[in-house]
Amino acid sequence: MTVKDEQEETFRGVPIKQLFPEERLGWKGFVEWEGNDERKAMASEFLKTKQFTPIPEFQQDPLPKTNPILIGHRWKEYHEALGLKSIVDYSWEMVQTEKEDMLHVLDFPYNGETRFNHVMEDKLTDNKYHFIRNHGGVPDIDPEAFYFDVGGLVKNPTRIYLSDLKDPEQFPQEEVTVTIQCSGTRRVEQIALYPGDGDELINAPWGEGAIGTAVYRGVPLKKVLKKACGGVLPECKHLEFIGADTYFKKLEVYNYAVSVPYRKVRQNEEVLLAWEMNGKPLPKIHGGPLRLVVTGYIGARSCKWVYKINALSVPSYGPVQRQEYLYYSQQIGKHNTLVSNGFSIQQMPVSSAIMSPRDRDVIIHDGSIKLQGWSYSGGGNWVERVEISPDGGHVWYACAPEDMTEKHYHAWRLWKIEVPVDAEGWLEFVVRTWDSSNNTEPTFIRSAWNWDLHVTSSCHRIKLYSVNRTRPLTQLRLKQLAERGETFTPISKPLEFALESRESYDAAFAKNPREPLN
Ligand SMILES: Nc1nc2c(c(=O)[nH]1)N[C@H]1C(S)=C(S)[C@@H](COP(=O)(O)O)O[C@H]1N2
Ligand SMILES: [Mo]
Repeated sequence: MTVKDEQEETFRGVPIKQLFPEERLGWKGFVEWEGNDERKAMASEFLKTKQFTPIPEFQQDPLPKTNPILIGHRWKEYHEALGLKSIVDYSWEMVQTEKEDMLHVLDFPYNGETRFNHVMEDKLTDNKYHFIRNHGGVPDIDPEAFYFDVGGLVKNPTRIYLSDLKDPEQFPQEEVTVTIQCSGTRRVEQIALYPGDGDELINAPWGEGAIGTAVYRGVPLKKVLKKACGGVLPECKHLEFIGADTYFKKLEVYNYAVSVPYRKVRQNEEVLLAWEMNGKPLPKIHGGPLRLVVTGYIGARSCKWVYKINALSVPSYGPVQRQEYLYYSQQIGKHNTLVSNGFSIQQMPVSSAIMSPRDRDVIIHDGSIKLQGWSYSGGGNWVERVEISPDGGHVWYACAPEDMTEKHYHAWRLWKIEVPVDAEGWLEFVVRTWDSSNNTEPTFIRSAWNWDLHVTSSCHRIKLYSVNRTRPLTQLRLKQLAERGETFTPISKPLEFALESRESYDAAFAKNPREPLN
């Protein structure tokens, strides 16, 4: 599609901008779709008259080695078609100013993975390195003009301005240390073995860095419902959160919408309306001016730019809640993966990753190898034990408690360990975590593969090539290579010199002949 001047573009004689207006003052990049069924229908009809760039194959073919890795032309074009090109440009501008040093997994909607060294820097992830998962553009909302509406099955539907929410005289505040993990974390391992859903949604090809931890400050939603709305009606079972970003699915148009059960909200600090991240104003790219922070649940429920909250008797009918983030049984094929076959992923299970060394590294060591990584469990469980196996999962060494960051109800623990390693050559290292409910991780990817490519919680496995310097022959080789000015790696490079002389070869076989003597 070539994008014409937005001013000119019309549908049924009406300029696009008039049909799909950014109508609130100080709310750039926000079109209210939810509750505007006519507007939604019109947008969908209009989109169906257009042609869009096909989604590239990104599972069967190797990923490009570029940064950004994937572009998302199609999603840019959807926004541009509806007169929202400025939001596409603004999103990338935000990346340039707030998220420069990331693995840009997808240009638009922007998805950025934390680089592995930054994941391990500190228990709290620096805001500029915290991963980002977007399904649409980043709205540019002036905090002064910001408010949200609470409605549905509450006693008194209310509009609340950010300045009132932040007033401690009106609402009590909490600070909570929370790990947000995208349920797509480590998805690349599932894709590498068995590709899955890639029909419509760009499945951000996440590695181990779609997870981060911060201290969020805000007001418990429970308190807002009680103090500002007089409580919920008895029929209320779920709270729906609607974000100001525009979301597309199969050429239908929405605002991002998800929900959590009311019984979760009742846990006070477990569902927070937050405006502060690590002591700083919540960055716009992380949902500023205001987002939900839902502890122990998949990241998807922590709705950013929340402008509307509805008390409902059933879960939100938003496609993100009902049609995505599902867990299917393995042997239902693509052609039969009905949405009703999947169950909704809410609480995160226990999971972990080895962050260093990296898979396929060559490690020259003196009889032990140092490893580092993260372990996390959702649902209010905390990490109790982290174990490393140097032999594919038979022998396990536990991390010492002093080598793990402190326990939190709703956050990960970073860990390090030094594992004795005698063997040389390729070894498979595995991490396995146990949480406070004695949950642990499935053994292999295949033990828990899911068509939707969510929740890669199986034990993380990496291959390392061990070179043990405490062995005399190894020491000699390293010395010989150094004297010749040659490097040990790559291990596949042929050696320029013979390892054994004719004399030592003959001496060995004099002691242990090649063939029987009679
Ligand atoms: N409005 C809105 N909220 C959203 C999303 C989104 O696309 N739009 N993405 C969700 C997903 S899938 C995740 S994993 C988290 C990521 O939060 P972060 O970008 O602050 O790391 O935000 C969630 N909240
Ligand atoms: Mo996510």
